[in-house]
Amino acid sequence: MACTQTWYVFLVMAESLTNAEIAGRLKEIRTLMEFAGEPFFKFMAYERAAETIENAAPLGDVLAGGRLQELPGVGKTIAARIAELCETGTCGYLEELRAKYPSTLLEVLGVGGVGMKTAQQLFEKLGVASLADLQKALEAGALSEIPRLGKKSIENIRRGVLAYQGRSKRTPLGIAAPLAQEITAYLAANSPANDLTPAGSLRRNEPTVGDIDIVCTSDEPDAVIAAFTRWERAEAVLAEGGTKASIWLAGGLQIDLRVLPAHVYGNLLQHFTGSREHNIQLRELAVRKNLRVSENGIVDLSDGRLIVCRTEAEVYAALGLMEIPPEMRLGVGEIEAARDGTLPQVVALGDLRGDFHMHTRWSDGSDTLEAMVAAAAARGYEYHSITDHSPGRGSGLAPSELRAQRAEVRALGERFNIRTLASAEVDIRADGSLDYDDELLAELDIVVASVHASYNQTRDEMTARLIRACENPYVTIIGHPTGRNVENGFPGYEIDSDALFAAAARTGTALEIDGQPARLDMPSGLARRAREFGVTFACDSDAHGSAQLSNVAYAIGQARRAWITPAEVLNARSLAGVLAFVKTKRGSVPI
Ligand code: DGT
Ligand code: CA
Ligand code: CA
Ligand code: ZN
Repeated sequence: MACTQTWYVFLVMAESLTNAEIAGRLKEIRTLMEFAGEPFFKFMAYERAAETIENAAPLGDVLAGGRLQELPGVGKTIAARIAELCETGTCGYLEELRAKYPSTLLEVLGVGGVGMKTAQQLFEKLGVASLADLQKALEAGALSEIPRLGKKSIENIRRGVLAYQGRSKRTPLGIAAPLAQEITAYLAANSPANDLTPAGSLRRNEPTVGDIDIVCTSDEPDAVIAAFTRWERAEAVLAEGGTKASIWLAGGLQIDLRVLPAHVYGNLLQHFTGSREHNIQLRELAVRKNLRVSENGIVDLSDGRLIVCRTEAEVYAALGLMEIPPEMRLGVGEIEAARDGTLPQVVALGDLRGDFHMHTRWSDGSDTLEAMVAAAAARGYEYHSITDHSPGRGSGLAPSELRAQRAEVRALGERFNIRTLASAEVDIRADGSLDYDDELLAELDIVVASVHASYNQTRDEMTARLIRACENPYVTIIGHPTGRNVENGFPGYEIDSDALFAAAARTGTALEIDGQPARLDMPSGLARRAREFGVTFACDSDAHGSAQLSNVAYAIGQARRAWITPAEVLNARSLAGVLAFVKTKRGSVPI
């Protein structure tokens, strides 16, 4: 068995390891050496070598040139082991260590609250060699047998285990983004950090994030790191170094912080914004220009010159590219478009002149009509529409109530100096008919039609249902068109999306990009596809309280990921443009 495993490893690794993978193995050696009780200077040599290699040219080339030992911190012994790693994917020394200490020990060492000394004692005295072992020992109360491990330390380990288990879960953007704001505000107030910026998937507006990445610049990284690890919401400190650290929050969400000098802020932010695919493609393009890109700058390999960039625009310019908005950095053709000068100018929050979708206490919102109109006006909108629900779901407005609300809405609009369009969010029934009759719909300026029930129809039924809704001349916008839920993982109902896009374009019906963090619907991949059909979009908040009007920023994030331009967004148009869109549809679709 051991033999086959080795062969497997060999065959896979013979494809040649990346620098990051080799550095990872050196770090594993470092950790296991410390665990084995080797002296500090010995295992630290491996850590230094790992750091050197992370920032070095591809090791295959270095090795071929016989220049391995020229790298700082790489002496004779380590060089031999790196060569072995490059050739076989592992090395005798690492395998020796792995034979003594199971790989699951790294789980135990990864638990916040478990230091090296504690892990050694847990292993020697209780035989704890994995996360599962540690959990069992905790449950059995065995940890109190370890000398000098007090109640508080044991409680920290218990929390660390919970955090460790939770960290594989992805966190919705709507939860992560406010936390990122919180930690940046804290660091701005309590540390010498500048240029504090959320990076990674959060900056790209991914609907869920694996962790939060924060980058910043400072002349005193130590002080920034110290403040970060002392944040009162940090449940455990996962890693701490000179320029980087990671913490876990309750529930297991991880925050990574990276601090570099101000002159490389552009390189730093670009690197840690990703995506991985985008960065790989960027590096490939750079290599063809004889340049090497990293968070520390761009190296001109022809003369060794280091190009450092204060801004991301400078990074892209140095590679001959237009600046690419973070949301578009997905490795799906944006680099080619930026090179050819054809990258579209995507819609921005500031382009919006209104919001078509929001609720009040009249249905399932938490604020009064007055508060919602006032809040929409305070955002500087030219127009908006209150869209409480139709009766289908129980909490909706009967026709007489909708008419009564309309009078109040009009008066509030005048008072707050904003055009309140007459509107409602009307259920699309299972057969595709609407929950209000045409006579009532005709009194409204804007109709948002959405599916809120009968999710389990067949693909054909659901497609026909939505197309029928598009064909209703009074329907302006299909709300949250796929029904997906980012929080509970529901992927959306089954539907022939191309058929819906064709129908929406043909009938002049807008499709919504709903900014509620649980929805973010349509998903950006589908929205990008919808563009090819000439679909018009509406970027809405779907706010159920005045504070949620800002959710429209998430809708804009998704629209930018889909390459949508302001001309394609209904609520980026003037009031006259919106009314013309409605009129065109009502005039052209036979009733
Ligand atoms: P996530 O956290 O799973 O939602 O996704 P990201 O994209 O935030 O990934 P994360 O947190 O692992 O890293 C943030 C960005 O930093 C990533 O998009 C690209 C960059 N990055 C991280 N690790 C590496 C690495 O080992 N090599 C390179 N080239 N880039 C990396
Ligand atoms: Ca991340
Ligand atoms: Ca990260
Ligand atoms: Zn709604």
